[in-house]
Amino acid sequence: MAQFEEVSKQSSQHPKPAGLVLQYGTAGFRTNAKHLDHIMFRMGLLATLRSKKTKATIGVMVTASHNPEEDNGVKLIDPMGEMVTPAWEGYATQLANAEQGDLLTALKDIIEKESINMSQEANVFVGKDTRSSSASLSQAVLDGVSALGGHSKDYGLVTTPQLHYMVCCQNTQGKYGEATIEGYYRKLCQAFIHLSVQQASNCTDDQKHLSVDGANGIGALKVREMESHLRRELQISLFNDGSKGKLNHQCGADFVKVQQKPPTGININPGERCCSFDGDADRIVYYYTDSDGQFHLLDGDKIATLISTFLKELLTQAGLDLKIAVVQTAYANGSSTHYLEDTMKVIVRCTKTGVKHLHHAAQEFDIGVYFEANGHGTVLFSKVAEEKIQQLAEDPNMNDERKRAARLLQNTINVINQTVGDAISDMLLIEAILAIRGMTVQQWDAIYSDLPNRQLKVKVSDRRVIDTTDAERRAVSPAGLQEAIDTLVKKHRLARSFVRPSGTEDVVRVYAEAETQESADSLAHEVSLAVYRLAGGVGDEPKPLH
Ligand code: G16
Repeated sequence: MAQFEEVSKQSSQHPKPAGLVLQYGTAGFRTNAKHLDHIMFRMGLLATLRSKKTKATIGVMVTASHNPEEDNGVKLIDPMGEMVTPAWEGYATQLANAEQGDLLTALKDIIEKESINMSQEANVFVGKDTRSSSASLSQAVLDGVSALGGHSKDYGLVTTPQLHYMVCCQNTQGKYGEATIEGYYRKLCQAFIHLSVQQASNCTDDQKHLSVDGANGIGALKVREMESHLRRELQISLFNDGSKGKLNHQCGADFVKVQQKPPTGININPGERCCSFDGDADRIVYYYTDSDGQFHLLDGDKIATLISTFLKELLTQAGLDLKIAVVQTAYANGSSTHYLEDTMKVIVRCTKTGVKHLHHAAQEFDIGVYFEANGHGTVLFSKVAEEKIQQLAEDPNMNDERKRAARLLQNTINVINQTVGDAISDMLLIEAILAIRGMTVQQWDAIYSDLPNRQLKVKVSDRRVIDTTDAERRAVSPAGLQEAIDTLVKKHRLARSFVRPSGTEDVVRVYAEAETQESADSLAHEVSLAVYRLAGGVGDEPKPLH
C-alpha cells in the first residue's frame, strides 16, 4: 500500500536509535529531548490510527511539563479531551520500541488488532510548549500524521489543557465551546466575570490582585494573551514570564510544592496571594508568606477542599440532591482527607498517581472534584448534574435563592475546563470562589492544618524493581521494603510513608508525613535509605536533611 511505503520512506528521516527502550509513563513518554525524534514521528502515526479507529479528532501535545528544559515528552489526547485509554498506551509503547526494520510490522499489528479501516479519514490536533526542542519534535509528529495520509492542525504554542479543550470542542461539534484559543478565553473569562462581578461587587482592587509565577513557560505567554478578556476583574502581576529565567528552574508549581518555598524571581509582599503554574500549565499551587516571613503553601488538597466546600454549599442552597466526591492520591495530606471525610462529610476516593486515574474515578459521581496534591486537577459534572442545574436556573417558578445558586453553579461549570487539570481555569475558579465568599488566602489556609510532610527522590539502577499495590500506598517488591517502611513509620507519631517509581523521571519517589517537620524529614530520610539499600540505589547514600 502506498501509505506504508510513505511511512517507510519518512521513518528513515526519524530513525530509532537501536536498543533504546522507552515506556509510556504517568503522562506519556518523557526523557531527554535528544532521544525523542522517532517517538514523536511514531506518535504521529499512532494518533492517526487512533483517529481512524474512533472516527474523531485526536490530540498530540509535545511537552515534558514539570521536567527540566532539556527533557521533552508527548501526551496523547482522546476524543473527549481525556488521556488516551490504557490499551492504546500499550500500543504506544510497542510502536515506540519497535526497531527500525520492524516498524511496519508493529504498525500493521495494531491495525489488525483494532480492525482499523485505513480508508477512514483522520484528524490530529498538535500543540507544543516553549522548550527549544519542541519545534522540531512537533514537526516530527506532523510528519508522522502526513505519512499515513492524516490531516493535521498545528495549534503551535499552547498549554496542554488548551489542546485537550480544543480536541473536546472539535469532537462535540462546538457544544463544549469553540475550538480556538480565542474561544477558550472567551468562554472561561465570561464565566469568571459573571461569577465575580455579579456576586462580589464589593471586592477592592487589592482583593482582585494576584501574583502569578509562570514557571518561565507556556502558561506565562497564555496568561498575557488572556489578560484583556479579564477586564481588570482580576489584576495579575506576572513573574517568571520566560523573558530571562530558565523553564521550571527554581520556579513553577513542582518546585514550590516539593521544596515548600517560594520560587525565585517573584516579589512577595507578606500576606499577598501568589500562585505558580508548572511548565505546561496543567498544575497550580497557591501560597503566601506571613508577617514573620513564614511560607504557607495551599496545594492541590487545599484547592480541592475550597472547591468542594463551595460546590456543596451551592447544592444545598439550590436544593439539589447530587452526589459529590473528592478524588485524591496517596500524596494527599492526611489532614485533608480527615477534614473532607469527617467535617465536610464528602465521599473521598484514593487512586494511583496520574490524572488519568483520578479522572476516571471522578466520572463515577454527579460531581467529581479531583486533585493531586501537586496541584493537578479539575471538576467533572455528569450530564445529569448539568441538566438538573440548567433546569433549575431556567425554572420561572423557582424562588430567588435557589435560582441564584443554580446560576452560580452554571457559571462555575463554564469556568472549569472539564477535560483535564488546567492551571488557568483552576486559577479563575479559585479567584472567583474567594471573591464570592469574601475569603482571604489566610482564611482559606485556616480551613485545616496540613501535617508536616517531605518528598524525596532516590536514584536506583532500575526503578521498575519497585512494585506497589493499594493505590500505591504499599510496596509489594522488592522483598522486605514494605516491612522496613512499616517499622520506620512506627517510630514516629501521626506518621505515614510510601514509595513509588516515578512515571515521568528516572527516580523513586518517597513521601513521608508526621506530627512535626523534623519527624517527617527524618522518616523520609530513613525510608530513602531503605529504598537505596533494598532497591539497588546508585551514587552516594541519601544524606539526612538536617
Ligand atoms: C504528570 C502527571 C501527574 C503526575 C505527575 C508526576 O504531571 O500528569 O498526574 O502527578 O506527572 O508523576 P510521577 O510521580 O509519576 O513522576 P505533569 O504535570 O508533569 O504532566
